[in-house]
Amino acid sequence: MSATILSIEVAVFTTVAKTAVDSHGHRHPSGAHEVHEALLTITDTDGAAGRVLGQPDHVRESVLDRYLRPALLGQDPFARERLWAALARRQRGAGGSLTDRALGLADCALWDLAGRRLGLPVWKLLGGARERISAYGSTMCGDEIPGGLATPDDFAAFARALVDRGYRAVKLHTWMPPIPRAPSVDRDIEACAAVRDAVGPGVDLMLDAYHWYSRTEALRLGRALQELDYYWFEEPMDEASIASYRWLADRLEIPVIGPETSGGKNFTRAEWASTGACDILRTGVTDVGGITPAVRTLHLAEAFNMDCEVHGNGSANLALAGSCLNYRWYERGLLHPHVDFDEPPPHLHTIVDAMDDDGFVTLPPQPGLGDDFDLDYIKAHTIASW
Ligand code: LLH
Ligand code: MG
Repeated sequence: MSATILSIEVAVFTTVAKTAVDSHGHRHPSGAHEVHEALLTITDTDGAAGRVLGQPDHVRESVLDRYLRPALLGQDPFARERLWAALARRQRGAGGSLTDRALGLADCALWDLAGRRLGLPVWKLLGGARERISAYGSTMCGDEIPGGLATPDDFAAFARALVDRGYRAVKLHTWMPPIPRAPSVDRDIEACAAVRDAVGPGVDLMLDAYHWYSRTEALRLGRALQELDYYWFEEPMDEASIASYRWLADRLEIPVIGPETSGGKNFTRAEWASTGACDILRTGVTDVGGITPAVRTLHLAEAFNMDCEVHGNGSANLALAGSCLNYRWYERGLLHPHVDFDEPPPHLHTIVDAMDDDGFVTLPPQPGLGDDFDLDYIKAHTIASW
């Protein structure tokens, strides 16, 4: 008889972070401080385990007891499509308590388990489309930190440093509330122009602007980016309004990319692709509920002759590069002059997405997703488990 899912467990542990989010959810540098993270482990009756890191809130004990365990225990861990659908359907009556994040973490753990059981990296199971992917340097949002990202010149100097480090593309996240005087279309344009000046014409540049500009503000900003030969324009308006993005994409030459944060998983992405609301589609394991629906989105875009760029870093987003060729740029970040992105946190031996001097990240050779967990550290720092 084939193995079935035996247990689903969460360990919440303390670790150290050197960045923190502000009152509006944007990440900035901070002094080293203690944070809590969660390791979700799914084990099968043959002893194979799949592991994934998440936020404790997304895999609360009640989420495991009410949804994940009833849907998954005793099931074939390789039946990912069926298990994902079973969980997604439970969301309808769950009143928001079973999130896409929770679905995504369960799905990623099942992919990790499959890879470990078969002795193959997940990216190869997804199709082995390539062995490495170009990375872009994705900056943190603008701030007020001396020597940080406080001025257009700071963005210019940092972009130059990123190109010198090997990046062939750079994406700016400009100033957003609660930073004083933000947002400002004029200041965004100033920063984008300073960055173009600093890196010259041969580097691809993108802007992820304030997410709540009006249509007319977004159009003015987009037109300026066109003049500066930017590569894509991301999330300048509330993504709930597909009509607004269609309005914008119709008026601009620069590719409009989206949606990143909209709910509705791959279904919403199909609406964006089929109605012309974007020129490049966007997906990501934390945004659409796992690797399984993210792959669907990537293939959907391919059938529309569209690129589909993946939001966010990490092993599961990196593994998606194995599923297709129309995902061109791995988002490496968020980066800041005061933060060493290459330094692993204490619960990892190494980072999964080391980048070479030519700006490429090599897909990991290890079975599963390739995360190099320090399980001894996690065990020694576990403060709660369920
Ligand atoms: O607003 C922010 O802080 C960024 O947009 C952030 O969410 C980042 O993850 C992003 O959008 N990257 O593309
Ligand atoms: Mg974004």
